[in-house]
Amino acid sequence: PDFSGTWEIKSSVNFEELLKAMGVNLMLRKIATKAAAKPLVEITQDGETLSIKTSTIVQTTHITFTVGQEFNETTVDGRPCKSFPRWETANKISCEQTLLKEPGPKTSWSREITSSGELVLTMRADDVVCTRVYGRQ
Ligand code: R12
Repeated sequence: PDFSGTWEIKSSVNFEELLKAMGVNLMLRKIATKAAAKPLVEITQDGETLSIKTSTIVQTTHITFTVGQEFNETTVDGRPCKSFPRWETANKISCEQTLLKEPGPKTSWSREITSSGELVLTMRADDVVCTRVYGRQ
C-alpha cells in the first residue's frame, strides 16, 4: 500500500491513558496530549522503506526504517528502544519495541492503510491501546 503523503488527524482514543501506562507524570501528560491533538504526519515511501516525520508544537520525531529490518527509535515517552517492523497483513505494519534499558512497559505500534484510505496508528503499552486515525490532507 501507499503510506506516503501528508496526514492530519481525524480521531484519537486513549492517548493520555497510553502515556499514563508508560508512567508519564500528570503535567507532561497534559502538555503532550494537548500537543498531540494537532500533529502533522509526513510520510515518504520507497518500496519497503518508510520515512515518517511526526510534528507537534512540543516535539518532532523522525524515523526511517525498512520493513523486516530492525532499527533504533524511541518510545512515545522518549525511551530508546530497538524496533522490529514487519508486515502483519498486506496493508499493515506491526512493530514490536524492546527497551534498551529495562524495566518498562511492553510497547509496540502498528500502522495500517484501510480500505477507505485512512491511516490507522495504534500504539500499545502493556494492556492499553491508543488508536489514532489520520486522513490525507
Ligand atoms: C516526555 C517528553 C515529551 C512527551 C512525553 C514525555 C511528548 C510526546 C508527544 C508525542 C506525540 C506523539 C504523536 C504520535 C502520532 C503525535 C507530544 C509524552 C515531549 O518526557 O500521532 O504519531 C519530554
